[in-house]
Amino acid sequence: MSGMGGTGTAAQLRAQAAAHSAHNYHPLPVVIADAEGAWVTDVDGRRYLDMLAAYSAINFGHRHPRLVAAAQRQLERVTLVSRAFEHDQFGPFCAELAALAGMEMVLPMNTGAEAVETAIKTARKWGYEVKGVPGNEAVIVVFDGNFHGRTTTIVSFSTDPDARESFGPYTPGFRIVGYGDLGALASAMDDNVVAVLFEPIQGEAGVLVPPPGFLAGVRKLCSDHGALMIADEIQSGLGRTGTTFACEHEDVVPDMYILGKALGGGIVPVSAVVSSGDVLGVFKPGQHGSTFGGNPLACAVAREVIAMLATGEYQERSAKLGAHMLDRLNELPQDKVRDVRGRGLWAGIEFAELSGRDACERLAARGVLAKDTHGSTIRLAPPLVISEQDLDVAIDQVEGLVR
Ligand code: IF1
Repeated sequence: MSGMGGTGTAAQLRAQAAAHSAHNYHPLPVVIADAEGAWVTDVDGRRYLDMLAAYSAINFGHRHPRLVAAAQRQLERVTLVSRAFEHDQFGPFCAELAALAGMEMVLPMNTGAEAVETAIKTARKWGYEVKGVPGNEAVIVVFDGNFHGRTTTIVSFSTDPDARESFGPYTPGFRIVGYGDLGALASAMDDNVVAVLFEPIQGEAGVLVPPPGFLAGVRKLCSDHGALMIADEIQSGLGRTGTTFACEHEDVVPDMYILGKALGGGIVPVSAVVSSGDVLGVFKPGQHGSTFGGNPLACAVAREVIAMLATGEYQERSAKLGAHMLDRLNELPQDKVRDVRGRGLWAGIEFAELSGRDACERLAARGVLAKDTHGSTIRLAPPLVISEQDLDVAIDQVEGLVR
C-alpha cells in the first residue's frame, strides 16, 4: 500500500465509519485505499474493477494523468478567490464549456443539486420577467421516477418515498407526469408552465431509456407552449451514452443543460447550468451565487475535461464499448435476467431471482464493484477509459451470477 492510508484493518475502518457517520448510506463492504483508471484497490490489497465510476463522476477513470496534471499545475498557482474577484481560468472555462454545448452562457456551481436549484431559479425568474407568468404562479413539469438531487426543493417533487418522506413542508410549483408519456405531458402544459425538467435517461429509476420520439416530443411541446426545455445531463452527459449529450440521440437541442459529476474530472465537484444569453441573462449581480462555484481549481480541471471531450475520442469509446457491453448483456439467460436497458457505457440489469443488493455483494466478492437501484436492478457505468479486455472480465463476472 502506498502513501498515507487510514490506520486500521478493513473491519476497524468500517466500524469507525459506522460509529461516527450518519447512516444515510449502506456501502458495500469494500474499503478503498487507492485507485487508477478503471481499477480500485482496497486496504488489504485486493483489486476490483470499478463498474460504477462514482455514478459517472469518474468518466475518465481514476486519477487520469491529464486531469491530475491540470489540478497539480493549478494547485501551484491559485485555488480559490471567490467570485468577488476575477481569475484567469474563469473566462476560458465559461467560453469553452459554452462552445462544447453549443450554447452562449454558463453559470457555474459545485454539486449537481445546486445546479438543478440554479436551473429552477433561472426558469422561474425567466418565467416572470420574460414569459410574463403572474407572480408566484410558475409551474415546472417533472417526471415520475425522477432523480435530481437531495435539497428540500428537489425532494419536494421526488416520487421516491425514501428520498422525500419526513422532509416536508414541500416546495410547491411542480407538476409530475409519467416518464415517457407525451400525452400526459401535453395535458400538463399551460400558460404558467415555465419549464419541463427531465433526465434524457433516468438513472436512479434503473437506467430507463424513454420510448423513441420522447425527447423530440418534449422539445416540440416546450416550443409550442413557450416553456424552457431543461435537460438534466448531470449523469447522462459528457460522454456516458456515446455522445457528448444524451439529447443528441434524438437530435434534440434543449434550452438548458444542467451538468455536473464528470465535469469535475473526479477530482473536484464542478457543476454548471449552460444556456442562452436570453435565459441566463435574467441574473443581475447579487441575485444568485456560490462561494466555491467557478473557483480556479475547479475551472482548471473542468477545462481539461472539456478539452478531452472536444476530441470526441471518449464519446466514441463509450459508443463502441457500450454496444459491445449491451450485446453481451442481452445474451444473458432470459429466465435469470428480466431486462437489460441502456445506451453507451451505461446499463441497467434487472434480475429475475436476485435482489440488486445481493447481486452487488456477489459481484464485489468476484472483484467487480457495481450498485443496485430499486429492487432487483443493478447499474453498470464503467469509466469510459476501461479497456475492452477489462470490460469483458467484468461482464464475465455478471454472467457468472446467472449461469
Ligand atoms: C446519492 C442516484 C445516480 C443525478 C441527476 C442531479 C443529481 C444526480 C440526474 C444530483 C445525482 C447521484 C447522487 C447519489 C446517487 C446518485 C444517483 F442513484 F441517486 F440516482 F447517480 F444514479 N441529477 N445522482 O443523477 O447531483 O448533488 O449528488 O452532485 O447518493 O445521492 P449531486
